[in-house]
Amino acid sequence: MIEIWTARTTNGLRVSIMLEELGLPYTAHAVDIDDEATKPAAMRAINPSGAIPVMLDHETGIGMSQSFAIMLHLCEKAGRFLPVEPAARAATLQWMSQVMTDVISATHPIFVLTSELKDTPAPIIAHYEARLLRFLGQADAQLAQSPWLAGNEITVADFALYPTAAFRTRLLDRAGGLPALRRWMATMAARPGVARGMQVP
Ligand SMILES: N[C@@H](CCC(=O)N[C@@H](CS)C(=O)NCC(=O)O)C(=O)O
Repeated sequence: MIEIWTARTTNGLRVSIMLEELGLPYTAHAVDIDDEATKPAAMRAINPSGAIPVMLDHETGIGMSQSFAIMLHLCEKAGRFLPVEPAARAATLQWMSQVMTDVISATHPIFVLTSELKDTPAPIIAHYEARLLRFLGQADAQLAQSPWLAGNEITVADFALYPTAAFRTRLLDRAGGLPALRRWMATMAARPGVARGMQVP
């Protein structure tokens, strides 16, 4: 059995979506990420920083943090969504890396500057929104050529991007365009595993 400590943020949702899509049995504990005092000791023992998501696999004794690492670990454990054929694997890891570094480096400041800080000048927010739209434009161009980010098969990279794109639908509606990305988002949202994962905890 797998335990996760999580919250309904994009980093947490990546892990619950992955578990649901892989069909791995798990128990999810809800964590209040803003309340240090209530963070469980079992979670802190694995990740002393107190950030979610945290996973403990009782079958192997492996405990880990970091959403992307957990996703890759779960895919390897289940033997799905991480291709072994070299070209497909390279494309998957490239898109995983783009989500982890480029996309999140744009969405994180948007979250902080609009939700946590209230007086951010509009051009600064616009800068990060344009940066995010540029990266999502690259995903859109790829998805115009292939059904999934890494080609003809759905991979861990698609599950990594989905919650981040889904949390920015208002920006996408304002910006317009990106038809292939929107079609992909609708397909992803209709998957039962994705839909269940998005409701955890
Ligand atoms: N790079 C980490 C980021 C984890 C992270 O920033 N988690 C946030 C919620 S999305 C959190 O727990 N923040 C509260 C804290 O750091 O104490 C990952 O991908 O898992």
